[in-house]
Amino acid sequence: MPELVQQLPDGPIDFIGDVHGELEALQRLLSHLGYRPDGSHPDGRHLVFLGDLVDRGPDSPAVALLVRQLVINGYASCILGNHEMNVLLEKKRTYNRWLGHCEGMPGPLEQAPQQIATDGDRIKILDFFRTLPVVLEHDALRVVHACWDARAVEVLRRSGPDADVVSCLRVADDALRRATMVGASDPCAKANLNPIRRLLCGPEIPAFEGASRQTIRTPWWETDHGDDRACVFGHYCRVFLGEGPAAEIERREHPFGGMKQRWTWASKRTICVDFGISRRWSERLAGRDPNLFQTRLAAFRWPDEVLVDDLGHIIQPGAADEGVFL
Ligand SMILES: [Mn+2]
Repeated sequence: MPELVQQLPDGPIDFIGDVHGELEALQRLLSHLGYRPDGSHPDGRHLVFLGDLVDRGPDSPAVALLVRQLVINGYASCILGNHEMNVLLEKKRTYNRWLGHCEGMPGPLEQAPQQIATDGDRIKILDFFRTLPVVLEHDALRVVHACWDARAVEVLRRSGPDADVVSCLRVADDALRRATMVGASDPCAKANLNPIRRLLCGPEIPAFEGASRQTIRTPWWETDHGDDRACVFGHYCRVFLGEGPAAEIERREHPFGGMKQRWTWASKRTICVDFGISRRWSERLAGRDPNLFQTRLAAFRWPDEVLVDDLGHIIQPGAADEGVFL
């Protein structure tokens, strides 16, 4: 069992956002970044994966096993995402049928092929997920899957050197359940008040009428004050595919939905590096030419402060207010 808050290594780092089973994009990105197959880098750079390695894409087992090997080799770190947490909680969904079940909601995702894990690989992958910390940090940087929340990080810091993230999450859920028996019931209480859910999924508010879900995500980074360290996170898919009323609702309920362009900082010192590869399966199903995919996998290079995507583009992220609301 791991310590849930761990130190980042000193030196140059490449942060890679949500991969979601897109093995080929990951392999291309690693090669554009200059990594050798064993994960070493001629300039001594270190890889940090921001979680959500698996689900939806074509080869979740291979992505999880590759990252596991890079971590074992000592060239990479990886934090927990909400999708790894769901696997550890044994939630069976359409998007994680790679685990070898047939459950989940019917829909187009059923048509997207997923490589199924062998029994041996599934055990290896789950054992690997159990070793992952939730937060990494050093004097200049903070790293979390979805949301940096100082109070939640403090709670995790006190969980000791040998914490089991699944029981930590369940203990907090139970405490909240007891608390809401005497208080008003709040549909956002679990997401906002359970420290692990808050860090892995981000804060929520009740949705507006006509939204596609009961609660919607809020842009916590707009009120991220009191910590001068830069913060790198993933989770908030910054690509909006499709048109029409459903797509419009999706943009309205998404914290990045009003941004004209995606290659920006989220706020002055926070940056979200989820450039939508979680949706590449739908581009593939739609028969789109791979050269015209709008979704990307990208890395944020530190201390260089540039982005590199899976096509090898090098992008200087714009200031948050360059995003301009539509
Ligand atoms: Mn996520």
